[in-house]
Amino acid sequence: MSTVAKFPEKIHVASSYDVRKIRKDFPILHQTVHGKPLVYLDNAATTQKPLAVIEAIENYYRRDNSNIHRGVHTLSERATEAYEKVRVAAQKFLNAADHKEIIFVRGTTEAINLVAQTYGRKNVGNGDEVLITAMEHHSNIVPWQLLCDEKGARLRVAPINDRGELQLDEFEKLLGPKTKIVAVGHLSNALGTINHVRDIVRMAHARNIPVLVDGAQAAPRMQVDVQALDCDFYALSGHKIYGPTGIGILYGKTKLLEAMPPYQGGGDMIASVTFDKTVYNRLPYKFEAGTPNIADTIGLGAAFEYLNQLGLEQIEQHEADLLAYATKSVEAISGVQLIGTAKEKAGVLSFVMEDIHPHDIGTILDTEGIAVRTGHHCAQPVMQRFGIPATARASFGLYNTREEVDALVKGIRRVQEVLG
Ligand code: C6P
Repeated sequence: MSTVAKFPEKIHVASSYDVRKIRKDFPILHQTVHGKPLVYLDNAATTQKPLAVIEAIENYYRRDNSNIHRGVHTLSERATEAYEKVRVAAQKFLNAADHKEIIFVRGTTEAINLVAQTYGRKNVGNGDEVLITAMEHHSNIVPWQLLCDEKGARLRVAPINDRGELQLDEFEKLLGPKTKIVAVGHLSNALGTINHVRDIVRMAHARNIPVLVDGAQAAPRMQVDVQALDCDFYALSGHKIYGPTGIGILYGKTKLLEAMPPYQGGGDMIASVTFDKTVYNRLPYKFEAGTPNIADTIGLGAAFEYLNQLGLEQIEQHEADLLAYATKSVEAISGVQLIGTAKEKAGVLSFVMEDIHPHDIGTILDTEGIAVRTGHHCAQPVMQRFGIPATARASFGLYNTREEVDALVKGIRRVQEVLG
């Protein structure tokens, strides 16, 4: 069937990475589904939470719950300190130059909408262009379409090849004087492709065009260094990095954030208000109107700490081993075709099966206790590019094992027995 990416035969996983021990940190993994042990392979949709995260949220509500940046009382001071500590942790996690470059938002989707509605509305005009790629998630398409519709601008799309890799030469050709911003995914949720962000940034910056990176799938899977990438904006979701839902991060370079208008108006984003004039607060508060999601920010802080303890490099190696093993095992099954065979991939194995709808694959796998996602993965243009309605997608996390990959392979064979 398909030609798959060639992975090294054996990937070195550090011996200190003890996945059995790590699994004990995740209570949800220890259950049966339809009488079978749960095999959770839907980590690209959302990851499970370690006890450290669950307990951080519980402890906050038991001990410290209070509004932040407002009260002089002890609880408010404690909550404010805990909240701001997470900003510093996020700065370190991304290697941002300054903690004021970290804006707390609801997630990747809100981060991208924020940039489109502030930077975009200010800088993109009639006849201008926004450049994205053909492998973007809807969250990195629709906010730009909204902006382009409003401004009379044009959305340009850089093509991908049959392996699901960005055609960098075509991408570069689309950069021009009308391009006002580039927005690219770091790692495709539908294909697993890792984009060469550093090269993309270099090409765009040579023409003074800023670059936003959708890091929703990369942040949990690889060490991200925004200064080394030199990107202008980086977006991520807490729930995909083993933290809570409803919290995420927008990183932005100070110079750009300073020049952008606020996103929403309300409390905390102001320095002073009269009916005649409002002076906005300094960074990062200018972009954090209203009472924020304090509890989940604190939960996200625990997730950063947890990931730092395990080490992103070790997680990356562990998942690379799982993906290589899964790729080899799944492509060996006749009647299965992998979608997304880029040379550089991580975390995601999308596939289709001859004469079987992906939805049916997911339903039968579920009866075996195996959780995968089926559908278009909020990347309908990717499905259109490959001429398919949907795929089944197994996506790996730091707690998955080779035995779980074996269970997936057995499950796929079971699908063929039932429906083949
Ligand atoms: N992808 C998936 O199953 P939010 O919903 O804001 O946390 O993340 C949006 C998003 C943006 N970019 C990429 C590359 C993503 O993968 C996602 C979320 C999930 O693939 C849910 S659709």
